[in-house]
Amino acid sequence: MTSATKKIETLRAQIRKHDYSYYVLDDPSIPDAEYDRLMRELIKLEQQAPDLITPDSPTQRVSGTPLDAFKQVKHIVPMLSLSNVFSIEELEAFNKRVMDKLGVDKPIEYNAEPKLDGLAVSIVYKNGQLVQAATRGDGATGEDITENVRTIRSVPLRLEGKSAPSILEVRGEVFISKHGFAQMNENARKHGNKEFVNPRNAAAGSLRQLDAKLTAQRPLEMFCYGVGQVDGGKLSNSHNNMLKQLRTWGLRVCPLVELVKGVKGCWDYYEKIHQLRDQLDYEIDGIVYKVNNKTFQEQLGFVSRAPRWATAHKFPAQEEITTINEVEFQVGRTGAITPVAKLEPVFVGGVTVSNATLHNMDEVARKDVRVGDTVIIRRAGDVIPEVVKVVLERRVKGARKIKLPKKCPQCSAEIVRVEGEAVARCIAGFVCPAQRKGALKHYASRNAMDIEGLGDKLIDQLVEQKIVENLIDIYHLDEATLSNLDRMGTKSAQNLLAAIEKSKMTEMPKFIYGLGIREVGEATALALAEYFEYDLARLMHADEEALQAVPDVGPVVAGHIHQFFSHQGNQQLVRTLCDEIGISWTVPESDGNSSVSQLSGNSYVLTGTLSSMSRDQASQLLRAKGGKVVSSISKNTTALIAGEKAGSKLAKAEKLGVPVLDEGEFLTLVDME
Ligand code: 9MJ
Repeated sequence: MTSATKKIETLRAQIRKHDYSYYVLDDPSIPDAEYDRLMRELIKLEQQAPDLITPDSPTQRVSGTPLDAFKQVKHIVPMLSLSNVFSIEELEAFNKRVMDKLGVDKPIEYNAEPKLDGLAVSIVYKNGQLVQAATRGDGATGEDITENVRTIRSVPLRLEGKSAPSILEVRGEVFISKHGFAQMNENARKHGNKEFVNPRNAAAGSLRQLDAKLTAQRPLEMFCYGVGQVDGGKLSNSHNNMLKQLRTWGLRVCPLVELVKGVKGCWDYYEKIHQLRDQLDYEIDGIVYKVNNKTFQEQLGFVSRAPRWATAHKFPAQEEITTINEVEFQVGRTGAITPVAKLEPVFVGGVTVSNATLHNMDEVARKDVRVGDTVIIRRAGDVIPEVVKVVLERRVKGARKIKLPKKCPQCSAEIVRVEGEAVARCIAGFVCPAQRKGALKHYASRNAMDIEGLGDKLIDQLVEQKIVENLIDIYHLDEATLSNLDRMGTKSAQNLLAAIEKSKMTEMPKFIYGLGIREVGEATALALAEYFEYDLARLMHADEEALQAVPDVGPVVAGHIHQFFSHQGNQQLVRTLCDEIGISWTVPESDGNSSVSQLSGNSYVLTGTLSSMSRDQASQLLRAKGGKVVSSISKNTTALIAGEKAGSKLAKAEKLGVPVLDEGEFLTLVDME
């Protein structure tokens, strides 16, 4: 081997290892800058010796020439679809069929896997080299998308080690993560391009590019979940162990796959993953259960193109189709006017939905939504249902355009839309009953002043009967007035009065949050309290420049806070609440040594692995001392705390001149050493 060949091979091995850490294990092993340097060096060496370029070189992910059309690919082993179950009864029936056909009476072992909502793809490796990738198509014939799949960095161009079968066809799902999708759409907006409706469509569009250079710019990922054709080698007889084998060859498998026993095990897994669903960074639409034993799988066989040994347990649909009967305008606590579609009721995401938000008039225009339209609505997790898209093919003749009213539907005051802002607002402020109700509900809510029993319905009554007009009035309520209200007896009136009294002793961040200053959420309220050392007067007198020094407060938020406290009425309100009503809080102890405020105003980023504690524990320690823990580095970061195997964040800190603390220095900082 010449020295150039040797150098090239070493570089390729290094890059493959880093790709594997970064894209498959999601655990970067070196800073991006170092990776780029290795890649540049490899490109240079290969340019000097083009004969040495091999198709599996990490430089060869993107091909040069666009295709005219995709070639057809016959699947040697058909790509099956899955039967579905939608309830525990159907799951029990599936399990019973499996047990009856196998003639066993012990609980069946299933491999449970999240059902990814992407596109099924087959990838063939010959002697460890990626030679072909295809879509599922109709299951018998798909399209050759080799060039596009080669650009997916979590798909190895060649398999690790020597133990893989000489022909190995892996199958899995290609998808785009939720954050990758958000970035793609942000980019599209910036460039005036059309946005994608959901990550699945974005992934499908990306895989269908004839020019792989375009695919390479899309954040596609892949999880493998099975195999097709296998020759010249042996795979485990357990599906779960086979997935582990795929991992050893450098293929990415969903980390949530798990062995479970019987219907009970399947159901517990379903509930667990359903709960996790919104926290995952990729879309899933159910669970797949697969009989784990492959001998059993063979005995069970297939029915009409779906295996008898597997089934998909679908989550309730998150998207449904319905029609818009009317559009109303709601007024929020900041006066924001939100168009809300009144729908023909539809069952979606597990509940019946009859209202969906249209967000604002820019969104109405962008989606071209009209009254009478057939639309797709989406209800994901606890998020408010929204109109995703109009089904234009079903637009009826009289579909009516939506117009922003000139007057507030609640108080008839003027509605204005500030240049450059998407949101229109009622200008009446606290005079508008809708804003008054909203502000009171926010103030009384759990994460703000936490006044138990002062719920939305009661506030509506109190405002409508003009008993409560502002925050101060809450504290002047008496038993006689309260017990006269709907659904209020003496006992509940007394309970409410006790709850109001109890809530006067609070925490300063909760009080600041409760004031409902625009764009001041809980995190900002906490940062403000800490920065101004729990001294409300200092916060009230801070100018915009001083406010911008608070971690995470930018010019816009600083402007809102300053404007709020400059307003005489607000100053009076806060003074009355604190001095006359008696709202108070304790100042977290400050003995100058282990005090909460010791690190106040400082923000930290954690990266890598600490040997003495988890990153969560480290965050808690920093927060306990008044520090803020944020996820990304900026020039305002006080320090990066870098454990073992710190990756790209270390490089970024060095680039921005942000101090880096090692574990020992961190322990000193939090007084642990
Ligand atoms: C998905 N979509 O995540 C299968 N799938 O198995 C998983 N799909 C499948 N398995 C056989 N995890 C046919 C399809």
